[in-house]
Amino acid sequence: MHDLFADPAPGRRTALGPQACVLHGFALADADALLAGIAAIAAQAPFRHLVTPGGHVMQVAMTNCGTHGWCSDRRGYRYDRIDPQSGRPWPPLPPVFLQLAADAAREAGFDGYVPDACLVNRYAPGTRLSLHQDRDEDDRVAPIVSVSLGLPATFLFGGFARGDRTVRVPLQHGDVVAWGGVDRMRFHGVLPVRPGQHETVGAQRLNLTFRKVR
Ligand code: MD6
Ligand code: FE
Repeated sequence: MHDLFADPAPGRRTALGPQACVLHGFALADADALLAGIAAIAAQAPFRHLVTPGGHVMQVAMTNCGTHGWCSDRRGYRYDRIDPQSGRPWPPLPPVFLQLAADAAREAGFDGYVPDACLVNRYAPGTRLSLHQDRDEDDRVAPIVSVSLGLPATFLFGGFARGDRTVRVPLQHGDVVAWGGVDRMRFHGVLPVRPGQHETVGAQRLNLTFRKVR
């Protein structure tokens, strides 16, 4: 693994592949609106720790908005239109979420992006996300658009096999990563979040990952 340069200025872009990049600070202007949206979503569909098919409790706490929500339990991973905890549909994607995702996707080279799912992840200090591919979506070309809020984290971006070398990508509050097209199926993960306090978000990292599922 090697480090990409430490702290690029907002407005900069770091290429991670032919169709993958970091848009530094792209979500900064919308951060407060996004945080308000997350609070409203969590009031209807609270964060929860899902169980993997293997029986492990996930460290990352999750909820969803959009027509499809990502779920995991002993039966497997899937998307469901209904929140299994409440029995009701997931909250809709707030307009500011849709606009930001479409704007970031366009900036990354993907025009006309209309996600139908947004997984909302909460990382407490010490929480990590092991290397994985996002492979539960029907659309394997449309980008994943990932928005970082709160505590910084190190994103790992790898190849098409789990054992391929990874690059370490430092992510700050307001950074957006987009990967689609030929880079859509790359392995990725998050190193353990270091303890700290973010001035508006507190002692946590929040992440939005937008997807086109159907
Ligand atoms: C991130 N998250 O937190 C990237 N994927 O920066 C993911 O890639 C991700 O948080 C699938 C499920 C949850 C996630
Ligand atoms: Fe992922």
